[in-house]
Amino acid sequence: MRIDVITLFPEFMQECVKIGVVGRAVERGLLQIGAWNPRDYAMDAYRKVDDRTFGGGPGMVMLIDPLRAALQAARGASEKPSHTIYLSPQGTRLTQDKVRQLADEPRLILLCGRYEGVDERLLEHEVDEELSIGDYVLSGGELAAAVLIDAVGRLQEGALNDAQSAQQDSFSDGLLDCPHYTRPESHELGAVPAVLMSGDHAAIRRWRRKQALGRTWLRRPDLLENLSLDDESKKLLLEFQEERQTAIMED
Ligand code: 9D3
Repeated sequence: MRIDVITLFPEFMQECVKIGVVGRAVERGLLQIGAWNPRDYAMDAYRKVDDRTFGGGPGMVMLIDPLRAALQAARGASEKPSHTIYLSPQGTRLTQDKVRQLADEPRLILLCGRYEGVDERLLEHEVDEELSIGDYVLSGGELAAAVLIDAVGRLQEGALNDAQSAQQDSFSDGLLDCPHYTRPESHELGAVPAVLMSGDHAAIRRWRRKQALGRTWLRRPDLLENLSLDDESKKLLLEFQEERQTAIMED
């Protein structure tokens, strides 16, 4: 897969994709990243990329022409058809379903805005979809693009190691993760739950599923509402709820 980013901060984007799973995917040639600076395509003497907003008011708007020229240059860098995304607070929310869908595209172009955003006419003509990464205010699209690249990059075939891939299968079921522990078994901050030291793999599997269900119920009940639990899961969640009630009463 190839991802091209249109950004006033191309060095930042290139730096972002050097670490971790995505860095390895790039090194292995599973993922190619390009960055294109609209300032390099601004043809006036000042290399201007923004101007005042029509209608008045504070803030600057990114000009059509430098962005359009940068988009054209990026599209020309490969034969494959490109799906173009504008990262913006007005977009639909990025979800793991959307990430999986985008991970199958041969090529993405990510348009990052700065200032108040981009002239609407460019969006109407050159952009396929508009995505937000959540309900909080960033100062530009670059960190959102980095989030998208990370989420999509790690899904490229061969990006994860075997252990990570196996985990993906068992935990891509819409629940939060269970708690994790490592050495030492006994520590002044507390002991490790005994079941994890028991060697009883069926009991460990049940405990982890119960914890995942219980934490999802406590912290993200909205996620549970969209799932239909099988009888075993319902039983485990009920056990978690009863154990928690007992713990609260004893407290
Ligand atoms: C304070 C400026 N706001 C005036 C009402 C509008 C505004 C313009 C530009 C708010 C944020 C931004 C920059 N944000 C992004 O480019 C962005 C973003 C975000 O802010 N939140 C969540 N996802 C995204 S994706 C791109």
